[in-house]
Amino acid sequence: TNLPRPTARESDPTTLAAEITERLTYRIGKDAAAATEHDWLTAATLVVRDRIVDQWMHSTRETYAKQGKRVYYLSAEFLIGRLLRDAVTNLGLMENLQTALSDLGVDYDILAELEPDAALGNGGLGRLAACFMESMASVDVPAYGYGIRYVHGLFRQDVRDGWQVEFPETWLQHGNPWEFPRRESSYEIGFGGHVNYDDNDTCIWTPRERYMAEAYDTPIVGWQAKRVNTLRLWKAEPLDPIRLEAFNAGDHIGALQDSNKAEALSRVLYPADETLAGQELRLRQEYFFCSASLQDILRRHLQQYDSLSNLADKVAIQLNDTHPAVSVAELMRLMMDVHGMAFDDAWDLTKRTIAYTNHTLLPEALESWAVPLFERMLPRHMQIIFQINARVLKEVRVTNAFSDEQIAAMSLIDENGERRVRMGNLAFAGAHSINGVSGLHTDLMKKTVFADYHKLYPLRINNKTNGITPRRWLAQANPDLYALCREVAGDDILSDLDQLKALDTVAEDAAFQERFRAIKRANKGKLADLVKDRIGLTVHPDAMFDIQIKRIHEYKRQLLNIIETVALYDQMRSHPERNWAPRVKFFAGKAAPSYHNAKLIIKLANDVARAINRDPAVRDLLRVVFLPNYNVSLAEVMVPGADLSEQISTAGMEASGTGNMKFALNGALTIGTLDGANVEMKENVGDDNIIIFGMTAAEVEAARRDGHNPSAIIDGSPELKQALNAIESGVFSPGDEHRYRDLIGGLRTSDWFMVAADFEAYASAQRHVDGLWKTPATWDAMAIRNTARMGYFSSDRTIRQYAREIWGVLD
Ligand code: DL6
Repeated sequence: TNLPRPTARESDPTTLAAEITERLTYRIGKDAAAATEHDWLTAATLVVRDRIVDQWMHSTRETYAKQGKRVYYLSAEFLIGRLLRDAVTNLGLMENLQTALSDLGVDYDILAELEPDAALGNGGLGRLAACFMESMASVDVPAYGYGIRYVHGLFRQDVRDGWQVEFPETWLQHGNPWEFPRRESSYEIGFGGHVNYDDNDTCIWTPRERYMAEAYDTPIVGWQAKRVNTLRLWKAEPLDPIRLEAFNAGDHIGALQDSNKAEALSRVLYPADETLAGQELRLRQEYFFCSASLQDILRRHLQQYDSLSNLADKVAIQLNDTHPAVSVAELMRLMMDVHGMAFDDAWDLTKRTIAYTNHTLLPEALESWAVPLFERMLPRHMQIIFQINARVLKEVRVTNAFSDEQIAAMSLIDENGERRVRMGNLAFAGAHSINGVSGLHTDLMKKTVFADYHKLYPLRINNKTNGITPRRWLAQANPDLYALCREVAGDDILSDLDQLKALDTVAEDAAFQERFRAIKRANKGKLADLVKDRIGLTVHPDAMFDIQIKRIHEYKRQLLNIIETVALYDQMRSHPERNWAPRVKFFAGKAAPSYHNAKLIIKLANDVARAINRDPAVRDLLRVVFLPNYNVSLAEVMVPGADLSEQISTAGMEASGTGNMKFALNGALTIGTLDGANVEMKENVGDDNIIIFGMTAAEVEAARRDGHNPSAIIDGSPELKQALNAIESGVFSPGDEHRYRDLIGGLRTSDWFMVAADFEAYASAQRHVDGLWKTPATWDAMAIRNTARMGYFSSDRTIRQYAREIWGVLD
């Protein structure tokens, strides 16, 4: 049943140019003289898109013909970034498109920069979903991504007087040429109301509010266009766009009430990662996209097989964290109430179909919903959850292996205080596989949040260490390094990243080092230009570019980095005679709008930057940069320009990290703790090629359990003491001396994130880094070995593991 592949369309520059002009004229209605740059971008995108469609249809038809199993990746977030360069690279069209546009008098690079980032995600979890979509297409896994078509993605961050200010993000403002609206794929989604039973004891849920979910499809092209998969995002629509009766009676606002409520459902992405939003609209969003996706999945399955009995053989559903965990109850509801299945059969099928990925152990991120709220909004699902709970707790009890306290912790309902539905337990109970995202994180999952469940179902928890797509994070972000790697490692790197190992043989070769270094230097030049352009600061590319970019969070410890920067600044001023390694410290990242300390850390970075950048005493030695509005596109410039990658989370707290992998692949050295995937990076690159410092997860756990004494630590460290005193006493916040009193006070009293505890180890690791910097041949050999040994962290490897070990879709 291998269907013949569609013949590729003519894509020589002349054909492309003619088609672009044709789209400009007939799809956009402009002639070349009147076209804006956005018009050209849309026309070029449409021409590229057409080259995807034939293969897209072919992929869909082939899966149907082969009766293949389909993977469904349910995620509240897809942090895609721009798509044009991705599609053009994977189609192999880059040179021809550049020539075609230049023949039309248009600069490809200018157009590419105009494309807005699709920022439908907060950080790591959403970006992982985007890498996975690309990898699933690249390794030929038939897959659909399902999520929400947020009108406003992650907020735009501006920095005013050093403070983060949030503005709405408007990625759809010029339309979205990538998407295909599918009005025919619409499903009704209900909320509230009541539950009754008919004469056959079938449950009838009559929702009080009803909306429509409408599908918008974006094709996702794999490497060399082997396969094209679909990202299907749902938009909420009212059943009736306007209540005419109310309108005619003069109630013009009331007439639009349904429309407004529907619009609110898919309007804004919640901007907090690692914390529970806890708001009703968030639960509505979660149910909205899960219900639409599951109805769509069952419709497609029944259309092909006419029966649900083989569902688990043909469908694999992966829940990206607990945000889609309500799917467990919704799938049960659809099978029982709509398709007449008995509870036992439905439960068996649900568990065999669903798998769940956990992305954090932070207690504040573990989703739970107040029972009264859940019941009011999803009364039928609440019943089903109680039924599932009874089933699970029965299984627990018959083992006789658990105390009452353990049983209470395993319940799907938290009975301590206000009763709440525990979404993590629901996802665990309803899934046949529960995976963590790095070896350490998976071990900790087994020992902490899911220890009891792991004892009950010891085969369910497994590890799938995260990865990144090398197409975006090497070939597109760093084309010169990619070209150099190809010379040594051959043309198959992008489909088999392990081939990069060949670079090991030239790590010490002076001529190769020189070329490697020249590429890094040029990337740093581009980053320096960007800094000048965006914040008006001059930084010199000969200095070490030391970069920490990620969401701002106390556990990620940007504060440790800033404090060490202040200490270094003090040392540089006190000892100008020493041979300091010149550095530029870069920070970028967004804070959740309601996260006070994270916003204060941004302000501190900016306050410290202002003071240091003004001081002529360290002009050529130290600069501090906070780049506003961190997003995927900014990362694509910063990552290739980094010498040093800061991965310094409190051990045991970063589930994996994926920025760590991007930097190392692009030849940066990592300074990091033994946390998340850093542990496996160390194993892969070798102990000598990574700078590891600080407490281990076990030591952190012990210090928290037994209590540690941060004030004694601070007293024993003159550098730390001086830096903290300076920050605390207002040296960097003249006019508001107390600004950082509480932030620093927290380090003296509890030091939950072990900032004081790890300071000395961190500072001495940084001095070790300075030493390495002064011997470029050593540094370069280490950097080259990092690039050479990152093959394991390709998301193709991760996806193949999911496919073989969880989904059962690849041999
Ligand atoms: O697995 C992707 C990514 C990890 O690399 C990060 O370490 C982890 O912090 C992140 N988790 C979240 C949590 N969101 N929720 N819930 O974004 O996942």
